Amino acid sequence: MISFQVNDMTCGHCVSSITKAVKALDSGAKVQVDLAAHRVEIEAAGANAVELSDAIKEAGYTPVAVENSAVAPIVATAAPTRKGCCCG
Ligand SMILES: [Cu+2]
Repeated sequence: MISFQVNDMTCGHCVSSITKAVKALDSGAKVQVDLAAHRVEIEAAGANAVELSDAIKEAGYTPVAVENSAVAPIVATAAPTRKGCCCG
């Protein structure tokens, strides 16, 4: 289970945009959204946390990986040993 906090997800339209973006990336994924908490939980079938995060970003939102998921999360803002973006 991969969890994201998406604070700019504010209505049902956002929910469906994000759900669609995730399913477009990973058609077997299960997506659960708690709109009140701005929380998106994804049971991915193939995609990893970074890919899911990118898909949500491409849909126009700002996902923040949530640490307490069962699967060790890859936190995009603080990835330890991977090649990060060029501005580190
Ligand atoms: Cu909306």
